[in-house]
Amino acid sequence: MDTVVEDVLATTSFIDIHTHLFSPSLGSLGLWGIDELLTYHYLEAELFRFSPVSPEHYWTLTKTQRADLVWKTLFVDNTPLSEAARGVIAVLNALKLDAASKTLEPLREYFRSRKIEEYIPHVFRLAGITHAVMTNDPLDSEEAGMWMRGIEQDPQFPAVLRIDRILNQWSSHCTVLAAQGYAVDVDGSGASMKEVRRFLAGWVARMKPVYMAVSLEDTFLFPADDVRTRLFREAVLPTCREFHLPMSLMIGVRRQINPALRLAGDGVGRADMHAVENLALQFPDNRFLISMLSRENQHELCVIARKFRNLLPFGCWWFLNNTSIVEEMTRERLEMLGTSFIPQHSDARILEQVIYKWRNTRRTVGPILAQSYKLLAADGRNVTRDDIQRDVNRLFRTNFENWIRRGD
Ligand code: RAT
Ligand code: ZN
Repeated sequence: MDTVVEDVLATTSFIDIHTHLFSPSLGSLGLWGIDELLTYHYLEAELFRFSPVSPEHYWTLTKTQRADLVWKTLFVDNTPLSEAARGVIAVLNALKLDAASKTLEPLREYFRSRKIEEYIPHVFRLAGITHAVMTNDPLDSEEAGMWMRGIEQDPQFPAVLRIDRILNQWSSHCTVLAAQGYAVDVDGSGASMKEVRRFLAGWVARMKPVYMAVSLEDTFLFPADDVRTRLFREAVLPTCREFHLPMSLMIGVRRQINPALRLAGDGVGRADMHAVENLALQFPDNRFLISMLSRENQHELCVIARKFRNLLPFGCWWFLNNTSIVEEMTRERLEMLGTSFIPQHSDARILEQVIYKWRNTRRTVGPILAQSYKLLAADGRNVTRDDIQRDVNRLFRTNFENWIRRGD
C-alpha cells in the first residue's frame, strides 16, 4: 500500500494554489537563486537566534553579504536541522549542487548560468507541479505599473487579486484609490463602495485572477462595526459573486510582533472562528478558501467546513508547514472531511523552494494516506490504484479546479 500511494503521489503533478512566485513577464518581481533562497525570511528569523548580528546591522548589508552570513551561520557553523534550513539542502541536492560547500561562489556560478524561461520548467518538473498560483497586489506600485502597461499572461502562473491593502489598511490606501480617480473616502461613505467595486472589476478584467485573497490578523471579527465589514459586504463579496471568484481568507497573523525583523517579524495568534461561521452563513453564494495560521484553530475549521459546503480548507500555512504539524492536520482533515479539502500549498517566495516544499508534502502525506487506506481495508473495503489516483487528483488538483470553475 505504501509504495502504491508513494508512486501515485510521485507521478501526479500538483497545482500549487498559493505562492509568492511571479511569471517571467513580471520581471524582477520573480525571485530565484542561492542568495534569494538564503535570505528567505523564515531563515532570517533563524539567523538572529544563532548569530550575534543585530537586525539593524543586518539590514545595512548587501544581499550577497546577508546570504554569506546566513550560509556561514546556519549551514557551516551549525547543522541545518530546521525545516527551512533543511529545505535549502534538499534544493541544492535536487539541482546536483554541493550542499556541503564552505563558500557560496560555486553555487552562485550555477545560478548565474541559468536562463529563467528554460529553468522554470526544470524546477516545476523537479517539484512535480504544473501551476504556481501567484499573489498579485494591485496597490504595489511596481507591480501595478507592469500590469497597467500590459503583460503577457503565462498559464503556468495564474493570477490572484490580493487585496490586503484595501481590507486591512483602508485608511492609508483610500487616498491612493482617490488619486487614481475613484470617488472614495476614508469613512467608506457616499459612492465609496460602488467605486471600490469599480476598482476591483477593473483589476479582475486586467489580471483575470482565479480568486481574490486577503490575509487577516488573529483578532479579525466579522461582522464588526467598521469599514472593513462594509467593504466585505458591499464591495468585495459582491464582486466575487459577479465574477464567480472564490475569496481566500488566510486568518491568524499577528503582524510585526518584532518590527526590527521586518518580513520575519510576524507572529501567530488563535482566531475567533465565529467570523468564519458568520461569513459562511451570511454569504451562501460566495465560495471561500480558508487557511487558519494557528494550530489551535485547525479542529474548529474542520468542524465548520462540515457544516458549510461553501468553505474549502486549504494548506498548512507558514508556521504550520513543519512535518509534525502537517502530519497531525492532514490526518485530522482526512478523518473529518474525507478528500474534500486541499492538503497543502507551498507559499514559495523563491522559485526553487517549490522543490523542497512539495517533496516534503509528498513524503509526509504519503504514509498518512496509506494508513487511511489500511484502516479502510481492515474495516472491509480494499482500494485500487485507480481509487488512490482519483483521491490524489482531488486533493492536489481537481478540488481546486472545480472550486475556481464553478459558475462558469
Ligand atoms: O508564508 C509567508 O511567506 C508569509 O510571509 C506570508 O506571505 C503569507 O503567506 C501571506 O500570504 O500573507
Ligand atoms: Zn503567502
